[in-house]
Amino acid sequence: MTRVAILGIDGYLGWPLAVHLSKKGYEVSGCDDLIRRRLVFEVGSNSATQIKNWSDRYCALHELNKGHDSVFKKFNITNYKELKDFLKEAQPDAIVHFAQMPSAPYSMKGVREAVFTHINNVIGNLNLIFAMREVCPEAHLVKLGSMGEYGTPNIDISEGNFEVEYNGRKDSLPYPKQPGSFYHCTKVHDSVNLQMACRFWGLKATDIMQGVVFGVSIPAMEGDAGLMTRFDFDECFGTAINRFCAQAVIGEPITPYGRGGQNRGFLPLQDSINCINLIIDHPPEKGEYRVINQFEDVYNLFALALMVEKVAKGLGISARVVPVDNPRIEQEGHYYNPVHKKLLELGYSPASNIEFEVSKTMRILEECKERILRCKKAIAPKTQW
Ligand code: USQ
Repeated sequence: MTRVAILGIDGYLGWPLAVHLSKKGYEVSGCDDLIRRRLVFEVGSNSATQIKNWSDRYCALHELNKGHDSVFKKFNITNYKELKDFLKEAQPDAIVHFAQMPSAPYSMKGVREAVFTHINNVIGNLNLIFAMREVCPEAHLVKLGSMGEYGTPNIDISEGNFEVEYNGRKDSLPYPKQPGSFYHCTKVHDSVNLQMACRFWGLKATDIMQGVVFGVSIPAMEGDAGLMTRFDFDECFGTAINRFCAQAVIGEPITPYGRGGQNRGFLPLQDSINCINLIIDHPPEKGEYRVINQFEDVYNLFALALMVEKVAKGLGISARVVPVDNPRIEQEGHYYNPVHKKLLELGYSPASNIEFEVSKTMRILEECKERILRCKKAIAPKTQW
């Protein structure tokens, strides 16, 4: 059975992926240094869902991986020696790399946060590339990039290289990037470093350009509260639909930023996990750097806010949409047409429709209302670009 090492196994995506793969019989190992927990506290918030502490999660994963030689360690991958030792022990066939600071607003707070984001993300990824070369050059690196690397150009966004023709000569170049935050810049740097490592050293990698993920529950976690993943709603670590759901549940206005004409790719948590599973099962060739645009569909922010309002009303929650000044520098009405064919070719079919997923999320959040109310002050946007 495939051995998978998940770097960043304690996070919003890392944990459900670990539970999902373990239950399917993959041999799962993982590491984390719990920065997500610390940084969410730093911005005055906490997960809406009550999640287990690291040692309880560690025991749960050991239990799910009974009979396997799984390794779970607490360290930051910017420590090269610890990372190398971990990979030597875990001997992965696939490495899923989530161990990064994931918030665009956090990275824009100031020089301290921007520098931390760069050191944590870029050095961590570089360490990983070198450690793989030394320890497990045949492993498949599944790296979490972001659709936000591309920005919102006024042309179609390709999936992989950009085919250009000039003076009768064809060329195939990396797609031009225009990231929208210092966090997204780190993802662009990672992509450049990774592509070079594949070209020079024969590593194989999939760089996932993922859209905004929403939702809180996947089938592998259902029926066991101890397996729940975290759910953030604060201005930094909460993302659009999740924030809208949390706002609706506690009776706060749903806040599209500015005109709300921003278009982004979105996908439910369940689909994100299924897609990563598909990608693990279909590795690229040795030396190949493969780019996959991972989202279910493109949605408009204002339309999404209205959809959450409608679903909330259907559940008897009196929600309302109130646009607020946009704290970010971004286009609020623009062309957006990213290609996303590769996952469909690998067999991806969306698990459920967006309204169903939003309704399910709000029903779970109703149980966590008190915890959201306790951190209500962390919801309003304060970080300016
Ligand atoms: N937005 C609102 N209201 C809110 C929160 C966000 O209108 O209350 C808008 C933002 O202005 C932006 C869009 O929603 O136009 C998306 O913002 P977001 O905070 O949901 O997501 P973003 O900062 O773009 O980053 C998130 C994840 C990141 C991932 C990225 C995918 O934090 O890890 O890479 O989504 S993407 O956006 O496709 O780059």
